Amino acid sequence: MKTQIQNCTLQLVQGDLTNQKIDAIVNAANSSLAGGGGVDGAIHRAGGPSIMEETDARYPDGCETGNAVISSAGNLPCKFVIHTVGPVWQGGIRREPELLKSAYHNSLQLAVDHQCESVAFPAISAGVYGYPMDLAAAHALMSVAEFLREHEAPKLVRFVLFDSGAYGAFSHALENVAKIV
Ligand code: AR6
Repeated sequence: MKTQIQNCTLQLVQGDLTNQKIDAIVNAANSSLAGGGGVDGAIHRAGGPSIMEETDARYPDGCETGNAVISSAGNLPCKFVIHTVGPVWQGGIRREPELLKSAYHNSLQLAVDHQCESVAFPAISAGVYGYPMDLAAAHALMSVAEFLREHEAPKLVRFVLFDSGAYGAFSHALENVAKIV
C-alpha cells in the first residue's frame, strides 16, 4: 500500500527491516544505545559488532528520547542506520505523542542531512515500549506527512511492519492521513 505526498512515495510493507535494500533504516533504540530486544536486537545481530563499536565511540552519552543519531550499517544491505529513541508509553499523558513525532522528525532530518533518498522505519515504540499500535500508526504517519510537506527529500519513506496486526493498523491510519494531505 502506498500514497504520494509532495515528491515522496510513502509506502507500507509487511516484512523484516533488516533485509531492506535502502539508503537508511531507522532503529527503535534505547537512550543508552546499548542494544536490546525487538528490532534493535535484530539490527545488531544482522549488522554485526561494528555498528555498536561506532555508536559507543561517537555517542558515549547515548541519545535522548525523541532524538536520533546515525552510524554506518555494518553487514546490513543499507548505507546507514539511524538510531532513534521513542517514548515509553505511560498512558499518553507524559508527552508521548510529541516525543514520538520528534523521533520521526529528527530521524528524517538526519536522513536528509546525509543525502538519503530512501528511508525505512519500523513502528517505533509500538513493541517493548508499549505504545498502542493504532495510535503509534496514526502518530507516525501524521509526523512523517508533516515532515514531507515541508521538505523536498527523501523520495521514498517505507514503513516495514513486522506482522499483519501492525500492517493493518498502519493501513487504516494511512487511509485517514491520505484524506487530509
Ligand atoms: N523488522 C521490523 N519490525 C520489527 C522487527 C524487524 N526485524 N523486529 C521487531 N519489529 P520494538 P520499541 C517490530 O520493541 O517499542 C528494544 O529492546 C515490533 O514487532 O523493537 O521502540 C530497544 O533496545 C514492533 O511492532 O521497539 C529498546 O529498549 C516494532 O518493531 C526498546 O526495545 C517496535 O518494537 C524499544 O522499544
